[in-house]
Amino acid sequence: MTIRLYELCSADEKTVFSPHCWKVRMALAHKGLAFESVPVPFTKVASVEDGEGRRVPVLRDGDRLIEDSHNIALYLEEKYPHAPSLFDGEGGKALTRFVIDWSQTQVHPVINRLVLMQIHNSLAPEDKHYFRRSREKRFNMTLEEFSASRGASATELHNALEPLESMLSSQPFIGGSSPLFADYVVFGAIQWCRVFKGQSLMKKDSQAASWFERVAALHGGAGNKLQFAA
Ligand SMILES: N[C@@H](CCC(=O)N[C@@H](CS)C(=O)NCC(=O)O)C(=O)O
Repeated sequence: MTIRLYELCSADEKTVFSPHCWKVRMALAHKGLAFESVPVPFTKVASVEDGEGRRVPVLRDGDRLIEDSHNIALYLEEKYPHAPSLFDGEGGKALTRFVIDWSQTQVHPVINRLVLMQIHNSLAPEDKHYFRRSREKRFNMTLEEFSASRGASATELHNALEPLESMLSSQPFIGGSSPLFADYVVFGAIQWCRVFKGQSLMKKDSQAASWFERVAALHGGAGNKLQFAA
């Protein structure tokens, strides 16, 4: 039975942009697993597969339904042990948790401010309304105020990625000599930015820029099969 990946989309459903969904796209490609993408707009996310309060990515694999990108990667590792590993053992699983938290707390907030208005503008009318209402409640200010609040810039992104830049001078991937799920965690965040900005915004000629291109080109260029937001 075909694996189905429910992922967040813009008004044009070919534009899939969620960082968490991109992590799973790359993890599936790493495992060599074909999947059917099911694009879901914001207002339909909560009720995916007749659920309540869901968030995407959601993966359907036979009788299993898994939510959360990290849980999905752990599931794929267990279910498909003979395909290339996403974690390289228990130590890798533990270190991945750190990479997820680092990416989420240091990289995501910068990108969020960089792309917030473009996300909004790319959505269908009912999703725009939902996005504005839910985010303004969360940030306790308007979308416009939030994106201007600390003027996110490419420089701020380069600063946030400094640990990655430094590490890549001694190894080609976060996973070491070959990529692991941790690479896709950070790749997903930058891809989110790329979908909206038309480019990764990585510093020209940096280690991080080369790494991003290397990861995008893996598995038959899985990371380059994207549609930019209009
Ligand atoms: N920790 C979760 C985060 C999932 C998440 O935040 N998904 C967002 C899309 S990027 C979502 O479903 N949002 C629905 C909403 O805001 O209503 C993961 O890694 O999968």
